[in-house]
Amino acid sequence: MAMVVQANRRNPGLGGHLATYQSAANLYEVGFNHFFRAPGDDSGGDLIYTQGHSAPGLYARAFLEGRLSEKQLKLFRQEVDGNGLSSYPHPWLMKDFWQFATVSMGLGPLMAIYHARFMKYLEHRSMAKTAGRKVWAFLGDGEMDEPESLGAISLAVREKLDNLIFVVNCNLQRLDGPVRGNGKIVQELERAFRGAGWNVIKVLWGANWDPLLASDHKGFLRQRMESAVDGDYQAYKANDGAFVRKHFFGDNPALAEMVADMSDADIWRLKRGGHDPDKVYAAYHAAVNHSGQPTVILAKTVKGYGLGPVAEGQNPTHQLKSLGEEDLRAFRDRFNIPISDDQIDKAPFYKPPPNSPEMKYLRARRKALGGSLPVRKPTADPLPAPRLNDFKPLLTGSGEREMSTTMAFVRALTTLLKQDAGPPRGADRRR
Ligand SMILES: Cc1ncc(C[n+]2csc(CCOP(=O)(O)OP(=O)(O)O)c2C)c(N)n1
Ligand SMILES: [Mg+2]
Repeated sequence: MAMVVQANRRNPGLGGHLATYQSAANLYEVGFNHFFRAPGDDSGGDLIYTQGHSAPGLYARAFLEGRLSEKQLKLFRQEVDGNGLSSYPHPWLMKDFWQFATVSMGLGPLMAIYHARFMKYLEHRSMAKTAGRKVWAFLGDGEMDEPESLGAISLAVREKLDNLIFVVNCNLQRLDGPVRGNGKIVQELERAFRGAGWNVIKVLWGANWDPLLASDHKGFLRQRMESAVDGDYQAYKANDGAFVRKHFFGDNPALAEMVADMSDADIWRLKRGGHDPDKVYAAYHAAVNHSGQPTVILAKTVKGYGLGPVAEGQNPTHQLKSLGEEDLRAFRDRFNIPISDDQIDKAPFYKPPPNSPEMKYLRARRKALGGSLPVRKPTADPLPAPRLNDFKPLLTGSGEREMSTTMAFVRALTTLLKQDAGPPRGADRRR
């Protein structure tokens, strides 16, 4: 948050996003602390496709790990001369850091499917050991409307890609409003994925809903959860506990009775599943241990979670680039960040001391999982440039008839692959 706010105070045109990572932080952190394995000597590790515009949060984590400096954070979106941090993931701009380019929505889900499929291909032909490695793709619920996002999901089932896990951050919002105001995006995505043959896991409600659900003997609460559409859920999070009591629980006297002993603050604290680390952990654990099918996790969250009334669940939250002093204070108090009143307006970076429990934990978890992520370790040797002469038949033509573009392209590719793939499996690789 501080990185984006500082950048936009210096130059209001710089842009960046606050609300997306706020909704996804917990989804990433559970992965980083418990599941994502870094590349090591015996395995290439897991492959993580991140939502492009959640990059600020991933930079923040790398800063805590000491991989990025304060100077680099100050050059967010100012990577001229190679010293800053790129707006979005791209290995061209940060070649030791990002593995994949993702920000054009739809690229991530499509590439993740083909990536997982190619890993199986290599394993099945004994060309590389990829068994046990996972491809994780973190996606937005608005992103799922891109044709590319759903375009290849049946292939993932046909090829039994149990090395593939989609995590869809269902914050119910996209650029400037709801993904489905009068419908339910989670239910809709569940139908599409289940219909295609995926393993579907929904993470909708945090643990503090559990006692309410356990006492819901007549199913009124479940019915109410179903009947409220995404626009309603947006309105609840854009208001407060009293509003939720009146408009959600107040719909049915039995439900109003169910929460009669709870304060408005307790009602407000009833969390969505994507903000509950235990529930997210349980979903990831089930996903990595599932075999024979790809898994999609539909996690319900709040866009702008923790940013306070200016941003939490508000329609313009995606475009929010800066916060005023009051909002910064509220953010600090909400997350217990030890920054004094006279410093807070500068939106300073904060790094807990190296020996604090949180920093020890962060380091210990990444050590157990093989090192830092994201990381890109190029291992392939550069390919020699082909000789022009190798393309001679193409350049001169047969003299008998004109060649189609397709034919010329295929021949050019064949010429390239012939010299680079080499024996013994050259033919197979070329194919
Ligand atoms: C193909 C494409 N079109 C438009 C954009 C601009 N854009 C960036 S984020 C965004 C909305 C994202 O909504 P969602 O996928 O729900 O992500 P959220 O921020 O809510 O997690 C859009 C339209 C883009 N990045 N790629
Ligand atoms: Mg969204």
